[in-house]
Amino acid sequence: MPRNAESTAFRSALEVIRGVEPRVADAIGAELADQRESLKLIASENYASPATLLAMGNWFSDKYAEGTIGRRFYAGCQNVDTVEALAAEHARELFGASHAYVQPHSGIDANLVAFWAILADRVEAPALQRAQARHVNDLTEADWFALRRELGDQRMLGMSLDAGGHLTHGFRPNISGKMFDQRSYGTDPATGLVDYDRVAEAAREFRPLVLVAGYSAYPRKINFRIMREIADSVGATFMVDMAHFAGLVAGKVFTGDFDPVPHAHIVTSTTHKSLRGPRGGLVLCGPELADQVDRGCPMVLGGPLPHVMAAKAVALAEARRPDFAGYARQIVDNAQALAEGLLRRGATLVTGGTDNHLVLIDVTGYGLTGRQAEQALLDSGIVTNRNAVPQDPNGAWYTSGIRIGTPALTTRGLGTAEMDTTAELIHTVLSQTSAGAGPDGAASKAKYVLDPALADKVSRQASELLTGFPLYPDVELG
Ligand code: DSN
Repeated sequence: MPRNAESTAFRSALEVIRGVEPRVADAIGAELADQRESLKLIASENYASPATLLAMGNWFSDKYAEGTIGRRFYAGCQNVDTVEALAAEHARELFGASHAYVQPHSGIDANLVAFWAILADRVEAPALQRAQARHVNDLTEADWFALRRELGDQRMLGMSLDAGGHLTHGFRPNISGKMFDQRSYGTDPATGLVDYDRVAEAAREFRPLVLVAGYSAYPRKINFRIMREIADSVGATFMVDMAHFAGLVAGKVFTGDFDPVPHAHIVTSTTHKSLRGPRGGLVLCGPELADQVDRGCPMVLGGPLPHVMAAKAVALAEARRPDFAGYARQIVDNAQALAEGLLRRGATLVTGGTDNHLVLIDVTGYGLTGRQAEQALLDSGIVTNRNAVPQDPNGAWYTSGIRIGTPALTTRGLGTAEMDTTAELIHTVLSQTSAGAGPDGAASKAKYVLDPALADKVSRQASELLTGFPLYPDVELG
């Protein structure tokens, strides 16, 4: 491929867009510039390859393909079949799964597909069976009411939000919290780690239909073999949401007891976090759940996005290359170097470190809330997000934590030495920010005081750190 092929492709695309709505072309260019200049430490973000990005901008976007391969509700899906089959094949091979469903538009959608598949498999429910025999648009109010009555007392046991679990694991703001009667397992207050004996005890007491493992802010590995034993001991279906760490599974950093695929009945994921693909989701399972999973659209999903499935096929093919394992290992090495750099400078980390791609700083040690810390870091060119810590005194809005992750900076090529510099920048900002007061002089959980000159200085240092690691080096927009 000529070195300038990527520049030509993106420049031409922007030129065409500019001819219709120049402000959109400008915003796309500005987004690249912003991403190039900031130290992106959001644990759930990454930089997809140019091939992945380009696979999304084409005619597949125009095609409807409800149903799945061999069972479509629309004609003329032969090319969609090709990319869906390729994406599924790459997913199966990459993760060693017998079945892959690559249509979910997001992780939330992937989980919804999995929940419905489990309910359909496990629950004797005439209304559910009637519903599945029809298109979702044809269900009446009475059908939904009957469904709710049949399914409403099914139970789910998942990790609590403040311990790092995800909203879709049975919490009220998400539909999963309305579909299931949910109970949570937390982490040991002393260590911050999952206590498997406590999970087993909760499972024995609660007898869940579904035991969920997976997280978006837990900085450690989970032993899926033990979790499966717990699920089996109470007859639960064991589901793992590996959205955050799928790249570490793909890159064989998480193997044996820490690889969810051989242990779980069903595994869900996003494709855009550590896996470095397009925004989207997928579901992996064995033959016993495959048919129900494949009913995801139209049961709970809108029409599949064939252009995104094309991009999933490209990204999953990339993740099957030998160099992806080196990338995955470096993500963890970088997270550990970042954790060590922060600890050495006096930061408090939930669980005292990390085994995966993320670090959770308890910023109460700096006298700040998560919201104050997030904004102060943003002012200084460091993009992170606030997150609750276990038993968070500041709740889910203000929080007491800052979650930082290394997948994106690792894609740019930063290594452990740069992680130490990053730790220094983060610590400098947090230690020199103080909590502010509201207009009435009362302590505020949102306002903060940070010398703008210091914020500028750190922003410049962050930019300098990145100059040796250009983002999309072969893309020059001119
Ligand atoms: N929003 C994702 C994250 O940041 O972890 C999870 O849904």
